[in-house]
Amino acid sequence: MASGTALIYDEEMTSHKLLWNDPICDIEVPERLSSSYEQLERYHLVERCVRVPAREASEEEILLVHSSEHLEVAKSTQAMNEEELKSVSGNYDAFFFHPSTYRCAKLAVGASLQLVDSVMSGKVCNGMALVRPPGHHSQRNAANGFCLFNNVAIAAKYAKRKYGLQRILIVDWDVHHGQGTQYIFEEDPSILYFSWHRYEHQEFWPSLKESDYDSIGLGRGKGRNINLPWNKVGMGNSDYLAAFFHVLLPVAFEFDPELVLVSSGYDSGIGDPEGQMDATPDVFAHLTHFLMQLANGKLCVILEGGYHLKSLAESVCMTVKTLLGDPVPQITGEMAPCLSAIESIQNVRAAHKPYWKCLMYEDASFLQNLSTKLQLLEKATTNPSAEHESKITSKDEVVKVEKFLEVHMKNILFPVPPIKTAATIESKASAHLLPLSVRGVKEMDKNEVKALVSAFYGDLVKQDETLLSLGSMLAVLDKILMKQACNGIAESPAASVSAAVALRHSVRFGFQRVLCIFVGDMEIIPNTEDGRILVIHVCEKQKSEKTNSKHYISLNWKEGAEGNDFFSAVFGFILPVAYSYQANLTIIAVGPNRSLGTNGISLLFGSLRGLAESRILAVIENTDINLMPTVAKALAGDSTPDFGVYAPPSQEKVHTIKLLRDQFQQEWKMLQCSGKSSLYLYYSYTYIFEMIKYS
Ligand code: X5A
Ligand code: ZN
Repeated sequence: MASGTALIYDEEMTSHKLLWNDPICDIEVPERLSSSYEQLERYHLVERCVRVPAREASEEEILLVHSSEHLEVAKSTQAMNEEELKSVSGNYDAFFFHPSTYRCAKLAVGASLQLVDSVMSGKVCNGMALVRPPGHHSQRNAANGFCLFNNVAIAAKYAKRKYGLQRILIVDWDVHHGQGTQYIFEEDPSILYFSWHRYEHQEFWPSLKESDYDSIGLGRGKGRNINLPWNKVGMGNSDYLAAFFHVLLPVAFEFDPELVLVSSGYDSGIGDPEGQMDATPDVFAHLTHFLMQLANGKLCVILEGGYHLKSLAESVCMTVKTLLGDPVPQITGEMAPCLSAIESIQNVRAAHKPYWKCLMYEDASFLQNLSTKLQLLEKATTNPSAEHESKITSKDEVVKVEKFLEVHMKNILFPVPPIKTAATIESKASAHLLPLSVRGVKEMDKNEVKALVSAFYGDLVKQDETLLSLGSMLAVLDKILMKQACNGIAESPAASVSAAVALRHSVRFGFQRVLCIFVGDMEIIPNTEDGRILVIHVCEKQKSEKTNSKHYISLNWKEGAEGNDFFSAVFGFILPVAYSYQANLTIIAVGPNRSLGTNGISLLFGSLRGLAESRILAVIENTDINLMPTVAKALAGDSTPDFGVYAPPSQEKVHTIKLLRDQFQQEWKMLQCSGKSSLYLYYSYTYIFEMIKYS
């Protein structure tokens, strides 16, 4: 199994620069590359990566996407003087040539191909290429938006050709629409292209009709082009995460790509003068982490835009740190997508409904109409630029964000615990099954355990065996609480007793919010009334009398026979709830009669590593000891995950998720992805209000 992260950077790509005055192009500076690289060095991330050299792409490789005319024009600029360069540049929308541009662009493509080769050959598991000029606006026959050759598109065609791939996912999280990439793959069903972008109802560059949510691909490529337009600036962490949960991830898992490429622009991050969005660098750790769950971890991240140097550099670092398998920082702040984001998400979901099982079977058409109508009304009655007046172009604003980031990064970055996974493995039968990342810890003294549990679950733990296992579990949990271990595994003769004790212990330790996902039969249901514990109980059929409440939710799910369909519940429900709750610790317990297979369980562990600074305690019923290596591997996170074959969810499953979402979206706001209640209320008020105003 592949491991390791490739990093590709060649200083030569800083030689491409603007030689004359041009207020549109002057943000695409060489320092974008060098300062990002220097920050990677400062965080000691460079030394942890596998260095891969860039190379020049061949003409043949460039011609995989571009016309020979385009190639010849690019080639001819090498020998031009400034005046000539300026004149050719003028033929394109937002592009500048320098005598070294052709050479740099060949290196940018070549670096991307080197990255694909490193990942596809198994030399590394994933990686990032820092390149200039960027690529996603570039088209078959034209440079555009700072891009000469479409690095990512060429990488995708190259991967298809050289490795015979049939399904590649391109995620474009740059704040601009990669219209170049869309045009290139519009009719190609083997490439799923996802792009979110600042749009503002077509006001924002490149102001194209075809950047809207209803451009879904053409011919055989229908359903394989996903545009998520942002109609307001100021989109933040929750909006991006909601877009992943409710649009990209379910569709991507259903697509089941063999390779994932990221058009990785960081102009969607806070402080960027182009994007004017609010997402902090840590959100890119989460986005990266989610994409690492696809394609057995084969992930190539290729730089596109990003024009606030500090924001760009920090976001690049968060991405590389996550690729390396480090724990993911906790997202701070209120977790709720804004109305405009929900509206966009709802529109894309509706547009793609015919093409994806995970989106089918949902009915929101009457709201759809209402929403569209009111959107027009809103457009007509409000000044769209009113809220976005304060352009972050002034030096003051740039400095303000720099200062914010200085403090913010200190707050969110934490030392990686010395132990990755803790377990008490001495004398345990399962010891030889566990991977090397697992470190044994000494169990807690029996009397100490007795004292600890006597106050509450005392009567339940009379048996010596239970007491012993609790001793082990608490020792592991303490390692996590003391930040000596990132996560841990404990086996138990009674998983629900262990989970209940672990929950109590963590709350007593001072944790404000502990999330427990319990899979299988659960004998004891902990008291969740004070909100410090949230239980999601995954079982085939609800056996207990307990009814659902904000902090106790029964998710009735039996994994399909055809393969792993649990992803639709993970993204459609569990993660949105978990992110809304903002747990500081996650306990995942597997009791008897689990209704999920090993693949579903690995996915659960893999995905929940994104929360609570990746602090997870796993409690496994000791009759299920064969699960231990799987769980340990998923917790390690730096090895290639394998979640088996994905099966799209059945109609019944989609319905289960929808019902739960409708039931809980007021409490857990990250569940919101359609008008149902929130938009409806909002619009009825707005509508009535506007009607009064105009009558
Ligand atoms: C790669 C990228 C932006 C071009 C903006 C032109 N291009 N106004 O971010
Ligand atoms: Zn961009």
